[in-house]
Amino acid sequence: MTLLSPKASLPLSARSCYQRSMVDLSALGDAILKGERAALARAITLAESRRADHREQAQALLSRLLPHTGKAIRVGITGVPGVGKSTTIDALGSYLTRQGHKVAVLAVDPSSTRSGGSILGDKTRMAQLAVDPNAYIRPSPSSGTLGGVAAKTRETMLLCEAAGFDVILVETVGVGQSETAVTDLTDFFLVLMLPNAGDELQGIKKGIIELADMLAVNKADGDGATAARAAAAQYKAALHILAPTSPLWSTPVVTISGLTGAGLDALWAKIEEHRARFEAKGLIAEKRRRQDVKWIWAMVQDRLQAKLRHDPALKARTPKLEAAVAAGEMAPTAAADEIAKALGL
Ligand SMILES: Nc1nc2c(ncn2[C@@H]2O[C@H](COP(=O)(O)OP(=O)(O)OP(=O)(O)O)[C@@H](O)[C@H]2O)c(=O)[nH]1
Ligand SMILES: [Mg+2]
Repeated sequence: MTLLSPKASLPLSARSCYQRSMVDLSALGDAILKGERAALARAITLAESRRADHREQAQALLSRLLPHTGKAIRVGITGVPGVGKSTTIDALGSYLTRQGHKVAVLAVDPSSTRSGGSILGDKTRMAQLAVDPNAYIRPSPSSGTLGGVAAKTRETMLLCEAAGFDVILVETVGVGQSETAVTDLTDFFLVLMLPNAGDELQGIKKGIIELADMLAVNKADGDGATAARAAAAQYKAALHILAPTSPLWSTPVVTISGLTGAGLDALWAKIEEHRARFEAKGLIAEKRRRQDVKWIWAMVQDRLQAKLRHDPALKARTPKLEAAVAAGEMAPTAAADEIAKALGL
């Protein structure tokens, strides 16, 4: 049975089930548009589900809500563990809700199973936002590939936009490839740095700078203030020798304190300035369209991986193929052929 294209020939029970589901989806959609948090949470759970029927319903809901999405500023925030991402998001998010914004905080963390959902623990580090009626904190989907997690986070982001959230902050831990996944989701990419610059400059050389739209040296408070300023000067010098990523924008370096909130107003002003400049040239919309194209492939890859992991026949067969190849009894190409065939390729 498909929930999307009803057939008059469906048995009565299936037809009423179809109708019931449509009523639910349309009521759910309306409730989301009204900003009802329970409805939003339910829709996100549907989108994150691995069940095919849930995914179908989530897709139907998303298609319906799509015209109501896209109005938020989408900001990715990264940095090494402990740099202060959650603390800064708590302070920045609260600053923004005080300005009348509605702020959704999402996470892309493919390793969140390791710590049992790091951002959940983070809710304690986002104590202000966690109780703020104009903020919504959602942990990273707890399973799937990085591409899959990012694809689901994108759906969550769209649902939040439909529910009226006009600022989306996506936290990702600055290790591995999750930064790239987050730049494929967001309009602006903020990299938080620690004041002790030595190692961090290495991070800059390793390529994070090509992704960053702004660097913020955090923990610029108390005894750390002087070190943070010195680090910021070093980053500025390092950035100076690199070509800007866009003729419209040279990556600013600011100092902030997530703990005291110092510098967050100036930081947000820069983000708004970036948006105004890029929007005026139609570049935000263009970037989002490119991201949409990538999104297709993230979803396709995730489904292929899911099939590999969950298809009973494949699940039973792949370890045997691996063992045969490892023992030198089978050619890798033959094993790959068999798996591809089972996947219908
Ligand atoms: N002095 C000072 N401490 C800070 C600041 N921001 C964060 N911290 C402290 O640094 C520690 C780590 O902060 P978090 O916000 O959890 O860091 P995170 O980057 O989210 O860490 P992960 O989620 O584990 O990657 C905590 O003990 C914070 O209190 C700041 O601006 N100043
Ligand atoms: Mg954190």
